[in-house]
Amino acid sequence: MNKRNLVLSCATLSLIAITACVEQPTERYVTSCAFPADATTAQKVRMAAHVVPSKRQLDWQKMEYTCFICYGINTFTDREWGTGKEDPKLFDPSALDTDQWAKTAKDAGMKMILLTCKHHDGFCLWPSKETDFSVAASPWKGGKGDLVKDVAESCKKQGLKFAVYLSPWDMNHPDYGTEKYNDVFVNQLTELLTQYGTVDEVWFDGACGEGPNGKKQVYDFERYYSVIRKLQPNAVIAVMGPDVRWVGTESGYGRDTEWSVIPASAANLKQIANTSQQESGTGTFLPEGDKMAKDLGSSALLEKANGVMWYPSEVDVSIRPGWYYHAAQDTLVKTPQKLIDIYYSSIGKNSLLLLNLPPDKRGLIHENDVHSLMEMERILDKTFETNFFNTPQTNIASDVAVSDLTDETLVTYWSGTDNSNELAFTLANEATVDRLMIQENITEGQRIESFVFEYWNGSSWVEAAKGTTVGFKRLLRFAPVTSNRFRIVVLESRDTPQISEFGIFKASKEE
Ligand code: FUL
Repeated sequence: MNKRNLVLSCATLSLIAITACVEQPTERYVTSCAFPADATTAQKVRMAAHVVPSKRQLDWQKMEYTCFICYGINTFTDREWGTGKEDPKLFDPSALDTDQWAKTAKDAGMKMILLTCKHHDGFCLWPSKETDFSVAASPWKGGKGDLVKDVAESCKKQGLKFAVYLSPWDMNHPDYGTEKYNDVFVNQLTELLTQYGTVDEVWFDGACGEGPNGKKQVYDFERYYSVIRKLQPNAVIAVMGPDVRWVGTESGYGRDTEWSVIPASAANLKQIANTSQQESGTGTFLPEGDKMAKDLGSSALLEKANGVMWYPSEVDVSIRPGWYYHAAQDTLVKTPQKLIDIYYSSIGKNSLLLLNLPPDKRGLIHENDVHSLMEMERILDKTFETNFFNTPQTNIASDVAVSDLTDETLVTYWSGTDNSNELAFTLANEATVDRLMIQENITEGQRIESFVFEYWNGSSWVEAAKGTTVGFKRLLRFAPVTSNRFRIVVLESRDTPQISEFGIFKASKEE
């Protein structure tokens, strides 16, 4: 391995206040750093290559695929955004079964459920002491129900992680728009983080509007964060938070070039709020591509930056046109093929996929949604069943074993050298392939800027596919090629490239 002696010695730093990094003679990694005032672009790029995820960010990233459940008073009023003036008696599911939700998520391959414990209307799915506008005032279970508890328990049974969405915007609470509401919000957060076991993610929506008194709230985010860090230190804080970044669109399609290390200024909260999902007063979707700057972390942007942080992307999208269930959309559930396209365009582009499955008025995930989801999983299982690289006979022209690159761990990897950034191998038999999977060892930073995948046609190397960033995972689709010799060439890298996992596959015809 090409060891260089750069060290970025910074303490783990808060979101906005970041201190300077100093180069020192051993290798260490940090989750964020400020650039020295006189740093050259080349130095900044090298420093960015040594910024790594925190443990909680890495655990989160490894889940890849998670489930969003948007459920609440809107389900019963057939709306996307409520008003805060609804009659809580409307919340009356006839056959609610959170085990069906968790089993569906588990069977689909998802690793966590994120529940809308309170949406913008303010209706709470648990009997919060801070309001009467909750399940306690509904006929469901005679007002004795606690949906947050039910979901947390169903997750536990299925071995899924559990996460809470708590809308800072509250259209119902009389204190909203005053400093007192920050206490209310902290108390609600405390209820959620102390009564239901481990919480792995807290999701704060960017939507923010007026409350019942016509005032907008000034949120005390720093206070909310410290409550979360204290009560659930392993939970990531997403979207309006420092650990996980909203990709910038609700279409399901991430960027071709997705850096998890981005200039710290782009993570500034005010900026997140300005570029968040807030202006659609009716709750309709933002147009595809909106807020999707093509480039968040390129060298050209680093040149102007004062510092960088690890801030990975999450792609949130609904299986239906809306976030909430509407019977009129039963025929508009995304097809398995559309979901597969989203899979390649989110998980396959260095992002985590948060797919929304909104339960219906019965309190069940609708049959059409379950069907699409299970088909998606079945077809993808077929595609990724045979990794043609993974045979004992595969001969790699580098100092690495096939098992190192197929053991599903990041810390065993192929590493480039000063002389070569090429991973070439020969298979015992010819294979026809049209899918490529690469994972970078992000525990030592995201480094690869561009690469090409080639096959040997008997007389020369021919390009099959090429890509830019890799990060935690990159999947490429390309026209089928047949050969027994292939190679990956890393064309540009911020430091020695390290590939942890590798695969080549032939797609199922059903994709
Ligand atoms: C958006 C909200 O307006 C939607 O209602 C939903 O909660 C979605 C996840 O985020 O900003």
